[in-house]
This record gives sequence, C-alpha cells and structure tokens, in this order.
Amino acid sequence: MINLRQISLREIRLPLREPFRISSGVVSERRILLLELADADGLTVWSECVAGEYPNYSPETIDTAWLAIEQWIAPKLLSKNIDHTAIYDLLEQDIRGHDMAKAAVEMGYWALFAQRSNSSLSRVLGGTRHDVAVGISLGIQASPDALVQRAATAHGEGYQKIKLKIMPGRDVDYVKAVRGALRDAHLMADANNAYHIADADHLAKLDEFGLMMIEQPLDRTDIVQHAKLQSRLRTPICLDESITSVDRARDMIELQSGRIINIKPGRVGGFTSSIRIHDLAQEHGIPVWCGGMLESGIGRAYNVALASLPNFTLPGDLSPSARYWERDIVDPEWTMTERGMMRVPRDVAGIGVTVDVNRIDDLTVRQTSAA
Ligand code: OSB
Ligand code: MG
Repeated sequence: MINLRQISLREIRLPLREPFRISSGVVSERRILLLELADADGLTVWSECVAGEYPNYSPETIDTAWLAIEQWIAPKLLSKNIDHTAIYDLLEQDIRGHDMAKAAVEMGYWALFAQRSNSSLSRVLGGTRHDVAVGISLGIQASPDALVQRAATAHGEGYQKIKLKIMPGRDVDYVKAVRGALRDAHLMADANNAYHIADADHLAKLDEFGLMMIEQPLDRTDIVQHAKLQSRLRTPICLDESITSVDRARDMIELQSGRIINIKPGRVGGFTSSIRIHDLAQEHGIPVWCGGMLESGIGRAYNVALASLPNFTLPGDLSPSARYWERDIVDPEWTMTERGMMRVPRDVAGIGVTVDVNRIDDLTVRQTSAA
C-alpha cells in the first residue's frame, strides 16, 4: 500500500538536438511535464508525462495533462492507502481518457513501490532481461538522400532497428533509397495515421523492401480497416495509436488488424495496462516492443524497465540520451553499446538513475504542487 502525500508538477523545456518531424507535425523543443511523488514516509520519485506540446499524436497535450492531474487525478488519490497495482482500475472508474496524465501518476506509484521494496523497477514489473535491444526512429527528411545519410549513420552506430517516418509523397522513394543503401538492415516504416484504406495498393508497393513492419498506417482509432489492409499486405502491420487498452489489443488480435504491437506505457494508461497487453499478446504469439515519445532520461528509465519483460522481443524506440539531447537530466545518461544494446538497471532501487534536480530547477518554467 502506498499513501501518497504530495504530487509536484513541473514543466521544463529541453531543446532537441534536431527537429523531429512526423506526418502530422514537427517538434524542435520539448516541453516536458515532470512529476515528483512523495509518500507519507517522505520517500520521493520522479516520473514523466509523455504528452506532447500539440495534439497531433493523441488529443492529450502537456497542458491538458497538467489540468487533469491537478484537478481530477491527484485529488482522487492523495492521502489514501492504495496498492500500486490498483491505481489503473481506480482511475478508469470515473475519469475518461487522459491516459498519459494517468500513466505518469500510475507509473510513479510503481516506482515508489520499487523504492519502498528496495528493488528495481524492472524487477517489480517482472522484467527478466539484463539488456534491451535498441532501435532508432528517424523523422521525415527533406529528401531520400538526407534520409539515407541518417539511416547509414544509425546503422553504423549499431542500432538494431531503423524506423523511417513516412507520409504520402515521402514514402516509397524514401524507403527504396534506404533499402538500396542498407541491404541487410532491419528497417520499418511508421505513418502515424497518414493513409486511408483506399491507399492499400500504394502501401503494397512497400512489400518488396522487406520491412519488419509498417506502423499505424490508418486512423488512430481504427481497428477494422487495418484488418482489411493487413489482408492485402505481406508486410506485418504494427499498431501504435489504436491500442489504448488491453481491450483494443484483444480486438486487434480477433480481427487480425495487425501482427505486432508497439506498447507505450504513457499511451495505455501506465504499467498495469501495459502488462495486460504484454501478457495477452504473449498468449497469442504476438511480439511487442516499447515505443518512445522523445522522453527525457526519466521517462526513458520507465520504458527501459518495461522493455525488460519477456515478450518485448523486438528492439524498442529507446535511443540513448545523446540521440535527443545535448545533455540529459539524469546521471548516468542512457547509453548504447556498439552492438545496439542498452543495460537495464536491475540492482539499484527505484528507476535506476539519479535525477539532476539542480539542472531541472534551471530548466523549470512553471511548477505547482497538490497535497
Ligand atoms: O509514433 O512512435 C511514434 C515520437 C512522437 C510521437 C509519435 C512517435 C514518436 C517516435 C519517437 O517515433 C520515438 C523515440 O522516442 O525515439
Ligand atoms: Mg508510432
């Protein structure tokens, strides 16, 4: 049981080393919502809300998450004794949506539990891996050549999966160019909902490039049209945006709307929901991997811990700190070996990295707390 005494919210600004463009928009500086949770014994943990600056991935933003946590989530939880495994269902009872806001708090409870048990986040989640395989997600570039350059560099650095963001007009030629340059690389594409079922023949042109998968080609809430599309593609479909809960994962499996799931704990409301999706997928022989939302080193700690579970058999979007930031807000920074692996902290209590509070203070643009 955890008795939550206080939740503090902060917004920090952290410029990306280079702008990141997906089919629906571009970001060059992250506005990141960080939480600090304190329990009645004075233990504290940091967590990160992965909502974006603008609602082009999901309807949530850092501002809606701030409001949801302050107005509805914190008041519902403060000063009560609640098990970390019960938070997800409790919040689902009467707060609709706001999954990223809920997840930031729910995952903080898991970290407090880990801290209290003197155990790592990986271990309390049921993680078994000591290292996780790392992939990179490359934003949309101005030309196929520019993308080939980035992909070749990433391949040389050891990334085990290279994801190419695509959109209409910047798809087949781009993927073809990268495949031409990197014959043996594990490539995939991510469309972030940019296509319609009427584009099925066009998307089938990607089949010849041997992609590991195509991620979320159709509408962010769709399960049905993806099943029709999957029946017309050899390339496996991976769902990201469409999988918001274990119920949607079950729909995907029943309808055969895809063959792989990207689990982002923020998107699905936290760790309890992530584990349910992981377990259901495992029962059905569906591999999963951990997606990313351009997290700071704090959010990354949660993703790496989750990716240590057994059915995370494909490389995650878990790139090292230096791929995103001039300097991260944790110590040590997240690094990758030349063989594309990232070490899972398993023998340190809690999230496994030290948070640089002085630096966070310097980067903070607003803060508040609820007690
Ligand atoms: O669709 O996976 C996505 C970033 C922002 C919004 C959506 C997505 C992404 C990424 C980033 O692909 C992956 C990363 O964090 O490295
Ligand atoms: Mg995606």
